[in-house]
Amino acid sequence: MKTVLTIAGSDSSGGAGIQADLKTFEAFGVFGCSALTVLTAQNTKGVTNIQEVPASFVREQIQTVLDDFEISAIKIGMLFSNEIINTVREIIKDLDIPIIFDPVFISKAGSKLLNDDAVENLKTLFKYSTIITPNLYEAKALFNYDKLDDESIKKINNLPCKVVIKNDKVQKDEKLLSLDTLFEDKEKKVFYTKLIDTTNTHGTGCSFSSAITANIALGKSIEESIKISKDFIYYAVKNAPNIGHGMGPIAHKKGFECLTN
Ligand code: PXL
Repeated sequence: MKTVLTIAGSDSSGGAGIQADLKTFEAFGVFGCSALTVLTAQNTKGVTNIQEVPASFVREQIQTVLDDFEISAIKIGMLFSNEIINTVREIIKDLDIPIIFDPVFISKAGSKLLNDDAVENLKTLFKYSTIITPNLYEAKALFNYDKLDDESIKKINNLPCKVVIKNDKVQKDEKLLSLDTLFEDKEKKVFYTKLIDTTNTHGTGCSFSSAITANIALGKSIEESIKISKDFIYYAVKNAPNIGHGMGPIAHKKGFECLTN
């Protein structure tokens, strides 16, 4: 069985973070290991508190898993502090394993998931990443652009990793679409599904990145992994259990038809 590792934070509401990653891995039939970076006290309405895991213990969790399992892909999510970013960098720089890095800043409910002084430091992980998966807001902040014009595309194409920017919205033939854009080998490819009008979107970002991780572990190309993951999220939102009083979680189930593009 293919085995993957997620290095991320815990979401006590079970919809995002490590919990979303493990549910997604299970849906795709890969075995998920986890190294926790922070614990969040959280529900669908927001994060009330964050408890950091000591960096040395983050290192020990990762190292212990790597010592035992053959890991086919690693997903990196919420890192929170410079200390944890530095620790994770020290480990991944010597690995030859595909890395899917979700540079998490802010949750859908608006809670801060990264210290202000750590944003620049996130960029030091790019050269060890196969692909990074920022949402539109994170991409604009990381690459300092307002509109995706020639200049910003050039900046993104010059990064040492592939990039998929998620969570854009476009109007096409009077319909609203959810759009993700992949930058791979100086080419730009777009993926879209219908946009569902709902607040049940908690954890979509984490789950999208972990679905890509699972599919890369299963031997799919980046492009194919993104296409499958986008469909997975569409159905996960459509079949959301509709629980909680804020932004509800999604349903991490496989068994969907492919409809992207
Ligand atoms: O979706 C980003 C994210 C990542 N990690 C944790 C989270 C969230 C959003 O809520 O709670 C632990």
